[in-house]
Order: sequence, then structure tokens, then C-alpha cells
Amino acid sequence: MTKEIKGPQLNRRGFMGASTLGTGAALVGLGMSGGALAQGNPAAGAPQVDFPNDPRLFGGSGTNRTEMDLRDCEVEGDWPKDLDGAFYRVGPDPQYPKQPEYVGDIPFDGEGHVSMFRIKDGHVDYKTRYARNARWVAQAEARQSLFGMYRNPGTDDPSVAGFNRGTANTQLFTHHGKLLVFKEDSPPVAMDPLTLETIDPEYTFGGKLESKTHTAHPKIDPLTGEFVSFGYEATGFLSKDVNVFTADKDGNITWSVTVEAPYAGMMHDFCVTQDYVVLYLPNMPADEALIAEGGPHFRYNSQLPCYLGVLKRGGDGSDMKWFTGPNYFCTHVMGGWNEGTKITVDMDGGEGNQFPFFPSLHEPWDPVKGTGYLRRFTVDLAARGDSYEAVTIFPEITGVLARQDDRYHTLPYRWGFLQANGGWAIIDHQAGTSKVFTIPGVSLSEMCFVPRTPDAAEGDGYLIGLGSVQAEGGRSDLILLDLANVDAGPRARVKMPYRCVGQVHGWWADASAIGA
Ligand code: V55
Ligand code: FE
Repeated sequence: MTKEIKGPQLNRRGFMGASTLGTGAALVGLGMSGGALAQGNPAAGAPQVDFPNDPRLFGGSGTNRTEMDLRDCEVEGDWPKDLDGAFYRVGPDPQYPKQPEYVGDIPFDGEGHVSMFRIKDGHVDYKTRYARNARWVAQAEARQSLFGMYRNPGTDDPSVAGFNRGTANTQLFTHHGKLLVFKEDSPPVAMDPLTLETIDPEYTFGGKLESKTHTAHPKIDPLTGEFVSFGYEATGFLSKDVNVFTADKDGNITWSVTVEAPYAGMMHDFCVTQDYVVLYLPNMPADEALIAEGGPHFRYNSQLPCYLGVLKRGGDGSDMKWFTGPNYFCTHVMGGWNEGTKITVDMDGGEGNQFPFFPSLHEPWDPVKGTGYLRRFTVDLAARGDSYEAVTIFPEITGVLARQDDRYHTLPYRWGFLQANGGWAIIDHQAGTSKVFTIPGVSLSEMCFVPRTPDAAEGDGYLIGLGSVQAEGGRSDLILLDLANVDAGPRARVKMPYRCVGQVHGWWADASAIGA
């Protein structure tokens, strides 16, 4: 099959930004595009598979593409016998090399590859599968890449015009018996939580999802079991509309409201409290001019205000209010809660663009301003004015990908975790202390908190996550850290025989949530 790629030619110099790999690289633990670019793939347009060798080019590093099953991985240490559940991960794993016009595409555009460590009785089985959505199937049949730049449908092959472009590569979540896999430009992909078979390539909650998009970071209200979520660009490409909704523990949508944001931009995560939904809009707008040039959807604009938006849960959206304050580019929420009208949200973020591979409109990418710290945002809805306050907390910790004990979404919380200072930072908000766990020679990916038992106290349990052993070509270890004895080092590990597929985020599910 030969074909021509239509679509505007992009001036790569103009959009690729700085050549340094910074905070954005830490985010996915993959090789990142970000520098001056080499020439395109010589196999261009031919139906053959030839990834560029330059790790800065799309798929040039981190490519795995192999779906795996490994029963009884090699385990070391004291793996807790009563731990019964699954640790899931997902990340971009380019299915095919890009057409030559688009080899400068960003790593966030790789197709979503899901992996699972099924842990039971001290045994660990490993399984990985691609999320086989419409995009994956179309490209598999064509045996080549059909989609152009990140979130830019004008760069696609005409044969996939109007397709759902979702890659399902960012986060996954178990709820009402399904493994839902997310990319924030599209509805979730539903997979079987045990077989990883794709059961619905475009899951719409029984046809009731009003948004055309769905965040990668929904929350579960631990008091009701509700799934609280949102989508931005909800009514169409580049729309300012944000749909916020709730589904009950069986997946029935019980509340859905659409509000308008000050501008369309990368609303990656959000915060849910018992009474409010808090949206965050960093100054990373969708940029029509960049998109028209064939660029990657977003361009950082240091001169735009960031907004914190608050609306009541269960309301009609008419109370939606947007606040401005210190301009931190935040991406992930550690936790948040409200006491009456007073709302507190903790997020990681920098003073500037967090992602070197998204261009900046006014200045070159700045690794110092891109460095993430934990920021505490507060706003009182009863106070006059329309500004929030934001301060840096735990300034000794520089990091990203904030997490908490996921059973404390919506509630005041004590324990938080960050991928930070080369390892895993453990934050105790109550004591005001922090500690960083590292393993020399091993780079640690984002981790998840695992409760010691399903009803253990907050923070009583483990951290689980992948480590990449530098001296062994990046071979992967799955690390289990007992939070009751951090100084003893990892309590247990799984020694994988290879480098596992890369990830953005991971998720722990108890056996009861996956029908095991
Ligand atoms: C993020 C990740 C994405 C994306 C938008 O970490 C934002 C933030 C892996 O894809 O498309
Ligand atoms: Fe994320």
C-alpha cells in the first residue's frame, strides 16, 4: 500500500523548544523528543517498519511493542503473602514509526500499552496488551502509522478522517468491574481487568457520556464509591466547554453539567472535595495557529493567567467561578478537601512550562522554571474577590507526578507521594516532614500506594513501582517498599528479565475490584 500524507508541513525549529531533557522527561521516563532534529525516516511512505535510531525522534527510544505473558516472575525478598490484587501501568508505546513529516511528534502521542502485575499468594504474573481501539486496529490493518501529530487531526491520513484519535496512553483506573484506560482527548477504552482484552474501544457509560473527551485523572469518592470525572474540549475540538459528571458505583451517570473555561487549554488533572469540583487551567492553551502549522496542539503562554475554577457538586453549574493567583503550571493533584467554603488543593507544578517538547510562545524552555514543587492552593468562596492563594510547601522536595493514598480522594489527608529527587518522596503533612527513598543505580518511575489490607489506616501499606537498573541496560525491577520500614530498603522485588514497557501512570486495584 502506498499513500500520500496530506497536511501542512511543520517548521520543526519553531516548535520543538529547548534541547535539554528536563522535568517533562521525568514525567514519562522515556526518551523525549526535544532537540534539533535529524532527517526523516528513509522508509517514508513504504509499508515497512523502520523506527528512527535518534532517541529524540518519535519512537526512537522506549519502543517495546511486544505484548507479553510471563507466568511466575522471579520474586525476591519478603513478598507479603496476603497481598491480592493487580498493579496496572500504561504508557505510550509507538505502534508504528511516524510518516517522515511527523517524526518530530512528541512522545505523548504513542499508542497506549497496558501492563499488569497480578500479585497473589506471593506469586507475580505479568501480562501486557495494547489498548486495541479504533486507531490501533486501523494502523495494524494498514501496517503503518496513519495519524500525524499529537492532537492535530489535520495531519492525519485521509483514510482515518473523523476517527477517534485517542491513544489510551495516560492513566487507567478500575471501577464498576472494568479497567478504564484514558487519554484526555477521547472517551475511555474499557478492558477486561484480568485478561486485558479490549472490550469496548470507546466506552461511554452506556451511551450516557455527554463529553466527547474524558480526563486521565478521575477520582473516586470513598464515602459513596462514586466516580467523579470531567472532560475538556468537551463539545468539540478546541471548544472551551468542560463537562463534569458523576457515575454511581455501578457506572450509571447520575450528574452531568457543562461549564465554560476562560480558554481551551491542558486541564490535565482536577480535584474533587466532598462538596466541590475544582478545575485547574494552566497557561498551556490549545493554539490554533500552531495546529494550523501542523504542530502539537498546545503552546505554553507565560503571559496568560492560570485559573482555578470551582463549582458545587450536584449543582447546575451556574455557580461556576474562576479564580486567578500565582501563575504555577501545575499538572497533578496530590489531594484536596473543603471545610465549608474553604478549599485546599495540593498540586505539583513549576513556575513555567513543565514540558520541553511543547513549544513556548515567548521564551525558550527554562529547566529551572520547569522544576516541579508541591504547591498548596487555597481559596475561600465566602471571601470577596476572585483570587486564590498558592504557596510552595516542602521546598526541599523537587518532583512531579504527585499521588496519595487513593482511598482519601475528596478528604483531608496526611500522606502524599511524589516522584522526586531521583526517587520516591514520602510527605507527612501532619508532621510536616518529608523523606526520600532511593536505590543507587536504579531510576524509579511513578509509584502507587497499596494499602496493607483493604481497611488499613491511611498510609499504612506499601509503595509499588518500577525501577530501571542502569547498569543492566535499563532492565526492570518491580519494587515493593514497606512504608512501615522505609530505611530497610525494598521489602520485595520482582526481577524482570527485560526492560518493561514504559509508563506515564500506574494504578493499584485490590482483588475485589477486578473480579479475581
Ligand atoms: C499529560 C500526559 C499526556 C497528555 C497530556 O502528564 C498531558 C500530562 C501522556 O499524555 O496527552
Ligand atoms: Fe497525569
